[in-house]
Amino acid sequence: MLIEKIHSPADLKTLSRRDLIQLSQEMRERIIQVVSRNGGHLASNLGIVELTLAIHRIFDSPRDRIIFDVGHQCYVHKMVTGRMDQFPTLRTLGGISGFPKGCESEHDAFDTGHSSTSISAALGLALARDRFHQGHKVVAVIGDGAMTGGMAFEALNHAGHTRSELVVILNDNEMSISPNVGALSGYLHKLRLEPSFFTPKEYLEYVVRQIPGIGSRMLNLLLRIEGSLKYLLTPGMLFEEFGFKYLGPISGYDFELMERTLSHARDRHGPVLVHVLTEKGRGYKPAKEHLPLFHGVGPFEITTGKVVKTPEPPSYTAVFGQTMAEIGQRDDRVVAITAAMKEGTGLDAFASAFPDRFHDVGIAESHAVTLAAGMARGGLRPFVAIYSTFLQRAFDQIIHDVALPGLPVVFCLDRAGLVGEDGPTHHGNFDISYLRTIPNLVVMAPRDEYELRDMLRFAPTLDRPVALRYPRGAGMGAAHGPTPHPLTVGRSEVLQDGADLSLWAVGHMVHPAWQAARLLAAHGLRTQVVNARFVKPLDKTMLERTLRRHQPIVTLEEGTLAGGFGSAVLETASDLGFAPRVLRIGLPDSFVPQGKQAELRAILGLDPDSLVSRILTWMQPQAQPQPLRKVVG
Ligand SMILES: Cc1ncc(C[n+]2csc(CCOP(=O)(O)OP(=O)(O)O)c2C)c(N)n1
Repeated sequence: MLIEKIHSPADLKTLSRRDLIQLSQEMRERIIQVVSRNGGHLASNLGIVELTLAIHRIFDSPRDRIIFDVGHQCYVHKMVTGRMDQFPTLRTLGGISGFPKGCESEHDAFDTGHSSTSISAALGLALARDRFHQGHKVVAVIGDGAMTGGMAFEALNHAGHTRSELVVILNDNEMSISPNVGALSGYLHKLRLEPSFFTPKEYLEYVVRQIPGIGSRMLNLLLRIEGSLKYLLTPGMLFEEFGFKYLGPISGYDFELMERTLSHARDRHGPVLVHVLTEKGRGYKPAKEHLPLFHGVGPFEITTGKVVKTPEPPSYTAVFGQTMAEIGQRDDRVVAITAAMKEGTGLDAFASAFPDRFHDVGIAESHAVTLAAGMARGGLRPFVAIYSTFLQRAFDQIIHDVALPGLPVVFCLDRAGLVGEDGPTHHGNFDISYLRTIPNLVVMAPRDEYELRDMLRFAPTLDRPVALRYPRGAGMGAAHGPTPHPLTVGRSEVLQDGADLSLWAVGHMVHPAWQAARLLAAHGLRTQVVNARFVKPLDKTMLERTLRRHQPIVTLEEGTLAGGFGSAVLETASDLGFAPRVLRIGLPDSFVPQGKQAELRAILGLDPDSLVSRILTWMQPQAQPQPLRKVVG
């Protein structure tokens, strides 16, 4: 097997074309094997095998810096940069990450995970290089989906202006997670149909030769006025106008052409954009047939492509999707917005039922939020479904465009809390902290998928900005409860009462807290359990009642403790004139690594058994909070 002989990019440089073809095949098989066990971003990686090998043959990593946008397509890069042996540990606790990580390898020039950052980072590295008079190259590899993000355009705009040497490789497979959207995608589609040329002159010659009856005199005349015609005739004019030399489009499976073009790009001065055409899911039929599913997939059977699923209650995402379709049916002012995550957010049912009330804006979270503000101002009732981690991109827009004017936009934050194997770039740790500081905003979190349904129906009736956070994965099996929970803004729910201890929990932590309370009963503790429901406004009346009983309080949240729900309880208690004994349980003030959700919850002391032992230790007289097992390097 050739793959066993690849330990560094240097090992690629001596391979023949035939070897490269064989190696690509072996790499595809290895990726399929590992992802079928560990889950991961299959389709993107299958499409970019040859291009990654070509990049590593032409550039000289780690001296040359290669940045992968989003970073989900870096598996071949990892394998050829000394991580072949660790590749089977991909995305597992303690294993290698599914994204580039500088702490893992000097070949990972920049850590990525969120989209559309690569050109900015590459330009930063290029300007640092220029300042220190170093001679290495900087390469950004960006997909056509990531290119729809505003940051990519801001960076193109700036890079062209600086004229710094920089190579942007546009890996165009016409797909984001779903088919790519927007005018840029239409433009790239037209470019795909063009043959590729290195110079405007070559292109001009080609075009003129297509016109019957025009001889070389005409061609010469045109070449003399090439400057003005360039405007009309240069392929990739959009990028040329940004100050980039455009090369392409070229096939991402033709080693000869890729290497010739990449060498040309490497040796040019100034910014260059190489447009490479690839195919998502290449070489694996089930992935090609179900591209959105195999973008980021859980474990699956290789022969059939069937995703391995243990029976479990419907996911929060599924309940959200179904409820959105119902809400859309009832109120035709309701519109749904996604930033390139139609399937991931569960909005596909709404999109099919109401295609003209569904808006996929591309990977453009900031735009999505201000778009919603405009729609709300115009009388619509927008629901913006964006994962907790990606909504970070739109913090200012939430404050400035939605909350300040008090517009009725509902933010639906899926993947709030620990997401699992995608790791620290994707955990939704911060939303409670960043949202609860915003005036006018109601922030709520359901204790199960049934309450999610109630909250979704309740949110638009408030006629003001509302954010709802809910976790990744299966619900609690509560989807078919008989009666809706009556909801009032800022009113919590007491699940059980008890005079020794009070557990104030929010969102996903309510059920583990409730279970812990049952286990604590065996230790003789009578425990009150409160489902806070609202992080903002917090239920002051109920909290004051608890405080008057002078019993210890434990707050529980799956969010960072810094400025989180526990902080809200403490601040409110202090404002009310109490100084209670409080144990805050939640996520640490550090980046949480990758691992299965259950593994991470156990390590972080968030599962019911850990909760019981932490609480019992803390309840002992003079006890200090126990330090957690260290999970972050
Ligand atoms: C800010 C942000 N929003 C959303 C995502 C989720 N996401 C991950 S990959 C992806 C699509 C990327 O498409 P493209 O860049 O074309 O890469 P491909 O997978 O097609 O190779 C999206 C939307 C993200 N990583 N970052």
